Amino acid sequence: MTTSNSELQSWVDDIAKLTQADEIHWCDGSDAEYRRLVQQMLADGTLSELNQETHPNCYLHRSDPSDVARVEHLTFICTENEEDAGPNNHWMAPAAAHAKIDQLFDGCMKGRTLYVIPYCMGPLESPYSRCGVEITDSPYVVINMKIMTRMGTAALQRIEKDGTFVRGLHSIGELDPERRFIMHFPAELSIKSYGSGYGGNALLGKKCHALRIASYQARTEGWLAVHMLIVGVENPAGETHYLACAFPSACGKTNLAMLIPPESHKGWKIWTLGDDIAWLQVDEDGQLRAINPEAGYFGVVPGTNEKTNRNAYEMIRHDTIYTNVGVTADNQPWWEGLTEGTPVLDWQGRPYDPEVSPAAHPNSRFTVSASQNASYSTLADAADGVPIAALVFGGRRREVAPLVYQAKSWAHGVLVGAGVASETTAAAAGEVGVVRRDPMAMQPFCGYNFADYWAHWLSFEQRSDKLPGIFHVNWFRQNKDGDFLWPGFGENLRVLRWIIDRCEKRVDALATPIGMLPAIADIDTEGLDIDPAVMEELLSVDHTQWSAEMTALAEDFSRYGDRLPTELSHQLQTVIEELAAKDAA
Ligand code: SAT
Ligand code: MN
Repeated sequence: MTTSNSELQSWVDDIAKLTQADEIHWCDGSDAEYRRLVQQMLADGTLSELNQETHPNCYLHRSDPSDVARVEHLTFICTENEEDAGPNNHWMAPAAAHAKIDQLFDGCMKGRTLYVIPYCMGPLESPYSRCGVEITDSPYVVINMKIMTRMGTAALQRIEKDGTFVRGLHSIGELDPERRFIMHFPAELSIKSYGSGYGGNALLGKKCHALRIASYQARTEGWLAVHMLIVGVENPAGETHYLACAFPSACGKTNLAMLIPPESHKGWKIWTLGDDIAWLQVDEDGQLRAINPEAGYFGVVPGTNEKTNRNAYEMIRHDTIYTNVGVTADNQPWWEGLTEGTPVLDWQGRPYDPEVSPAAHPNSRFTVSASQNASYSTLADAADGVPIAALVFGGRRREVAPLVYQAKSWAHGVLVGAGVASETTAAAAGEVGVVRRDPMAMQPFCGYNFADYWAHWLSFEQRSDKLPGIFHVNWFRQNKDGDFLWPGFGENLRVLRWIIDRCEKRVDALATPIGMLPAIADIDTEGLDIDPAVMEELLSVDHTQWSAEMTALAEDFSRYGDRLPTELSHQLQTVIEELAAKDAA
């Protein structure tokens, strides 16, 4: 196959020459192609079959044990000026980065097939979608991209029509951590990734394109790429409100996207549009709209069970690629948090020994088509996306942040987003319970200087006077004994309802220095065994703690020097002054 887009054709020719690939395969994205690649990988051991009776069309991939996660220290934003990448990124000059990585690509596909993957991020017919082409030598990447994106002939046709695409060059190389780099060239709309086969490093449509490159592209084109799930909340009257929500990892993002309404909420429905990334645009009427650029989920497996996330649990029982889970004696996938079955082999294929390793790697993943989710919204395929009623930020905080509050204005909401922080959990390496700043949950994903990203967010006030409300939630508040105060999971719907009531101006709120807080009676706790005193604690704000939080935030902001938007400093200063005035009164 070839293409009528001469730029794409000559790029593929050049890369084939550089990498000395044996063969070139243009992916058509068909099911037959997927099945052929699966057969080939079963034959060479890249995949193994799971129990086809219990888990039809499910396969297991065991990655190199040194290649199981994103590698932020090897991930670079390559802009001409270092300041444009900002203190939030690792930076390398474009020329130096190209030279360094091209040397690794030189001859790296000898004896291998070069796959050309044309893909579209977002619905094929949507004006909000953007396309890319990934070149890779990994068939595992091809089958994952088939699930995660709209990939193949239709995407190629759109590229030929649009004339533009993001270029992503990937090779697993030798899977040597010493020869591994993930380089981004925002001004060239290109990505080069070498030496890793892991999701975020290798499925270039995801974090590399849909967040890092797209965030940059979005600034020049006047839209926003954000690390947010998109969820629809339908009330018993049949009205649906759409929310886009950003959380740092280990805050239950996937669970919220697929929330199961509790028994007490008959007639309520949740519709999932996305679990990870949203692209936001203001339409001609000033309405903020969202699309999910992805078509599948690349989710964390451990902890998934009928209780925590029934939808996810059920959707991964068929047609799913598992990466780095354990297996049972009868070859079913197994992971920590599963309530049935016993593992016999761990994620590295060794006899399971809990003293040596968990059965599933803590970052083991499922790759599955979004349409397999029982709460899948067909509007995920709508060309004009969905109207967004509210933007929600959140973090995991034992104390400080109340269960929910609303920003006073759009500009204050940008401050709330920029102030997102979360406590580390056992799921990630390092100390547990430490507060990490993760502005807008974008810390590893913003393709340029955060100060400029916040300025871009602030600029939306000039684009529309109908912007949605911005909120902050914290499901993880604890009492002095370390017990969680809020039940979480499906009950979080009660908090989403307050958010929607605010958007619909159906309920008042208390104006405080930190933002608008709910009156206790306005959060429906009917059928919940929760003491009013506990609700009071959940919604309380300790001014001393909040002042300390603002000081920590100011400290973080100081890294951005005079690039920090004055409006953001002004918002921060206002909170500090209002807290002081309240305390003096
Ligand atoms: O590797 S991904 O970026 O796709 C998933 C994650 O680590 O958040
Ligand atoms: Mn993510």
